[in-house]
Amino acid sequence: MESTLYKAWLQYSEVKDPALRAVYTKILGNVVTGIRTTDVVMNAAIHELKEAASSMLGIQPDVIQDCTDASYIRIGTATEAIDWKELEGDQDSSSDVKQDIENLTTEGFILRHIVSNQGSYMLLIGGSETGVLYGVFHLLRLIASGVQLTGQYIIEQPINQIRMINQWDNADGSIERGYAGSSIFYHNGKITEHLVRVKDYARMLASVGINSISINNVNVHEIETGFITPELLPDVARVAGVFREYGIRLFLSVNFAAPIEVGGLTTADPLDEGVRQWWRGTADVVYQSIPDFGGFLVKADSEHRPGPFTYDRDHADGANVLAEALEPHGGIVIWRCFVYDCMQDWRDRSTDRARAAYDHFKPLDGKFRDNVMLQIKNGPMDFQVREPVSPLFGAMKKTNQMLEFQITQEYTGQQRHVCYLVPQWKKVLDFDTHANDQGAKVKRVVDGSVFDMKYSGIAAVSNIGDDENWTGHTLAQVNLYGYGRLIWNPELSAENIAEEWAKLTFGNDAQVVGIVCGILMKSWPIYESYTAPLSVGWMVTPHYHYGPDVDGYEYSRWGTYHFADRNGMGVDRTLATGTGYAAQYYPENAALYESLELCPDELLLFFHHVPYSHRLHSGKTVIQHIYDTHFEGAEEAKQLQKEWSELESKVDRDRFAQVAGRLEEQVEHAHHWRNVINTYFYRKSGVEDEQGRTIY
Ligand code: GCV
Repeated sequence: MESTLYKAWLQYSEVKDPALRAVYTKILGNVVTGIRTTDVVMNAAIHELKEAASSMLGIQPDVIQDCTDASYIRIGTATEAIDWKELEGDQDSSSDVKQDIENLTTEGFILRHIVSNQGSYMLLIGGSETGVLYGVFHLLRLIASGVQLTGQYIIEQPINQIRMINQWDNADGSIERGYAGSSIFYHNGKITEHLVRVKDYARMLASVGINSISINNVNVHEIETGFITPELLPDVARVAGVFREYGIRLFLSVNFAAPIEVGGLTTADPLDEGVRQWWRGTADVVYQSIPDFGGFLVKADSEHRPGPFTYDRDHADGANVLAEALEPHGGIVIWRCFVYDCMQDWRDRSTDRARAAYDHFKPLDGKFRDNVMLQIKNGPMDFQVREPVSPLFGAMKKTNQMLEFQITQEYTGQQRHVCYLVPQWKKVLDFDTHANDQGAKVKRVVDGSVFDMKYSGIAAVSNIGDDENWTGHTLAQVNLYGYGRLIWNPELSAENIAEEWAKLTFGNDAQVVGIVCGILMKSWPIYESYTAPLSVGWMVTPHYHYGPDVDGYEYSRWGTYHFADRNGMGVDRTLATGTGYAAQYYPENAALYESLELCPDELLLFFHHVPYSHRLHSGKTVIQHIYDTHFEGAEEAKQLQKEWSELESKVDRDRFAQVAGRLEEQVEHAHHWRNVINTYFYRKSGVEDEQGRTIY
């Protein structure tokens, strides 16, 4: 029996309400499928429906080709559905349904509940088998949340084309920036023999609409470099087979120096004819093993990874040689823009890491092949608790773009602190780049509707490992769930997503849902308040990135500085007197950030170096803001713990204890953060706290 920790949001708990149970039982009692299918995705959909019906309603649905009963669910693709007899009886809206069926995109679905004289039917029509699978998960979500189904007419289509997860898993079983145990994919240098857990992961991902995954770290080490060779491809193909059943295409991160490291060539120069041939041959071999292979994800010339710079070539040359090889097979290259000088001299104030991605890639706009996408981190630095949005979004009008988020909580509490990230991501998606006058929010840039892009989408670094509960902190499951739901439809609110997740995960008790959602919605601001203030970032223990160390990165080579001295702090990124980063934005945003008066408080120290006495829009001085937020944040963390404790009798023991343990640690560490940060700035500035609280 799987534990509640393991089942995450796919609990499929028993439906207890008799009236709802009766309706759901009628609908799921018979599953009508038309012609028997051999399609693996359709079979996964039917299997999910049966398992869930058994678990939630205690019934074993009959899967039949036709049905004369008065109620059932009929599932199929748009091509079959257009002739379904039930639609003829759908007096109210039959013409609309047919029109809607014709308009369905391959991953979309319609759920229509019809009540007629003959009976009542739920129709699930997918734009393809994958659409059916998504529809099944949607229906099960409604049932698990106790939603009335009678008369429902739901049409869903994903807004984003590529909805991707990046694993940073290594063949030795470790996970770079993983906080939930070891890899579920690899063990001892090999792809695991037992793919049961991978399959359950695929189910979880499909349940929130993920359609692509890269299964190895972007830092591609020795063993993983060989994943594209005939020796190791059969193992990769096994994994691809598991994901295929759930409508998910598999990608690999590749090593740009693979032609040398596994190909035996003396160069990886992208303009060398031998290198070109090698990548072509390699792509052919990969597609022989995995005909629906997605493509390559590449981290090049970044943090010591090899890349085209070695040969005096640019990123377009590098990406294009791979793209050319994948093109005949329909594959794509996802090329990361996380390129900066990681060997900076901290004494050199003219170099600004925040500028790097734009400076490297903007001049290359229009030079990439059609099947290259650039993957851009949400901010210009590195997944800090708060950063401005990367100015690259909207800057490249002739290049396919993909946004990169980080679900794994590298800088946001490492799944030891609760930090619900959907509100942070929504801020990014809703940011107006001002790339045109018609509204060019980031979400519209990456869904492909602002510029004409052949490929577009969103990727994120996964937060799972082999911990029983997948994510270390049970409440961190919401970030994986929320990521999928948000990129399916960026218009969903953070509150709604939290509520959906809370119901599916812990049941429909109003008090539980209320408290869990309350904790989640407060968690990002709370985490921000006791860590690095006003978007200055960093101040973490070097390498591990957990716990406070204000000067940890201050005199290092990483380009991540706060420049605090006895008078003030922050980074001057203005055009007038600083690094000029602010000018990388379109004029409306550039003017906002350039101006000390207009710059939003929350981003102040990212753009300006100010005295501690500088007054924020809030009316507080910077130093008092630091003291206050740190005192308040640590207290609020305690409050979260108290709120959770009220759920002791309502949440099962395992999950209650797991979350309680993490919150206890969070409270302790929040106090530590508070003391270290406040003490540092008190000693640096010599300014007393207006409220006379203890600072050491
Ligand atoms: C995979 C940051 C992380 C690295 C990560 C890198 C990247 O620097 O700390 O662990 O490497 O980002 O995104 O490539």
